[in-house]
Amino acid sequence: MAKHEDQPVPIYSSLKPVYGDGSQLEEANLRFDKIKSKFQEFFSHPPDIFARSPGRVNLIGEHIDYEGYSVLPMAIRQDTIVAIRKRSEDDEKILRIANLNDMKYSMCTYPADPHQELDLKNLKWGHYFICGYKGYYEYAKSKGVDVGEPVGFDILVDGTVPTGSGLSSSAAFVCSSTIAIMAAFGMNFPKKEIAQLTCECERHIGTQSGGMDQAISVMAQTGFAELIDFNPIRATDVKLPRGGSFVIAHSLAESQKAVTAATNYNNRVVECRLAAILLGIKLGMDPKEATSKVKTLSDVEGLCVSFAGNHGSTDPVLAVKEHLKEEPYTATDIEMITNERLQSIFSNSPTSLDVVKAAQHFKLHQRAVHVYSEAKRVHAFKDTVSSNFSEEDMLKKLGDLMNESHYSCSVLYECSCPELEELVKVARDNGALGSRLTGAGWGGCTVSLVRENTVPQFILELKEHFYQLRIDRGLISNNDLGLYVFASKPSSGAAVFKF
Ligand code: NG1
Repeated sequence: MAKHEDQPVPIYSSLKPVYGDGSQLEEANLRFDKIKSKFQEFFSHPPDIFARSPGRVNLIGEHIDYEGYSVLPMAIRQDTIVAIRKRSEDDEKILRIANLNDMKYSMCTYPADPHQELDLKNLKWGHYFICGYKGYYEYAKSKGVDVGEPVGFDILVDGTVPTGSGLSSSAAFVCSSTIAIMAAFGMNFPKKEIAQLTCECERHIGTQSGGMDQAISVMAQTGFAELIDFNPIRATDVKLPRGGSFVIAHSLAESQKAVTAATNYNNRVVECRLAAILLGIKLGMDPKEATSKVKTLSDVEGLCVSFAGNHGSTDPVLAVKEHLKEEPYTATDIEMITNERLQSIFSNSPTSLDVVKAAQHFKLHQRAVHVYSEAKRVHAFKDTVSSNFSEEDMLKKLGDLMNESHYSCSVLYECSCPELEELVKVARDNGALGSRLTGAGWGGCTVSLVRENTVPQFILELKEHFYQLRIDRGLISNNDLGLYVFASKPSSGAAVFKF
């Protein structure tokens, strides 16, 4: 049988294979009925096809996917559904994108031209659909598919992944959009190629996405977390220990990833590239070669490991400690080593140039130590899960790795925030074996490993010690608490429904 990354996205004629049975299926039936009737109301026709793609929680491996290192996420049940219908030949060639929640997201209209530039100064929610739309055309063209003249589409979106929460609402939206367009054209491609293309096309919105979110959203399997490798993309099923449960909790600080890209997410991508270039040069590369060829820390890992080898170790961190100073680098410090202006190194990446313009200094030592040590923790996590430790020892070890990961994100990578720190502490003080921020950080959610039989009590403790104050202040309502804190089991990946 083909590996699951080589298989196409499944096409189902019923909701059961994705939503199971029982109350989840009932809920899904109601949701699809609502989507159908709203579609009819907006566009006076029923949709032809539906595509869905889930959000995810990353268990370990933060901010290392864009450096080429493996990560270990699982899909959650919250997802984005895109209902779509091709407009007829005589209709105007436009994309009308509506949302089930039309109070919050009003209808957006775009031209059907797949080459249109997205106006990033005027971010609209519909832009995420256009990322998928452009991505489909770019990919189909590269595969020699005759895409013909653009046609119009009517689209209705419904998302249940909380936005700005580190649970990948954006990837769920971009992946379901791409798959909906693909299905509307009667096309299907191997999941690993869809994962790659959706990762690339999310860059149209201005973030230099790493690929984890799209990969897990497209390739997840019910009941498993996945070890995702990159270059090439590959997914390996990881069975989690039965006695443990992962509880996701929102810090209620919203991380505005696209808006803060130049100082947060993209800044770290740039810092990692600069750290990698400097390491390459210090370890013997010609500066010109380093600035043109070295893109990620994984590109120079071999050099760092050989350096470590000469000192009786295998740890690339040793090279970082020796060759990158702990004090922040100024642009001039770096340019003295590279013999090239930063503007020139990043000249073909406008989003990186924005970073260079906004940055006062660059913390290369800390970022590189985080990336190399986090990459190791991912494999330690996977090895622990497949070891023959007793369940208790296994859970403890996994919890420790999660705590170490959080420390590294918080102190070395500086992608935490006060609300996340408070929530992690409350979780650990109330029985979590491990607790960490998940996703990009700077707000969003934590994930905590908790003994299965203590989950309800744990959630009550989080409510009492973290949420109650916020409920009293009117930040959230008591009735909505279930949206912000819940236990999650590994759910299934993207699918198409044709009824
Ligand atoms: P979220 O949490 O969805 O913003 C982002 C990146 C990931 C990964 C994590 C940090 C996108 C779409 N996703 O996730 O690729 O780098 O941060 O581990 O940019």
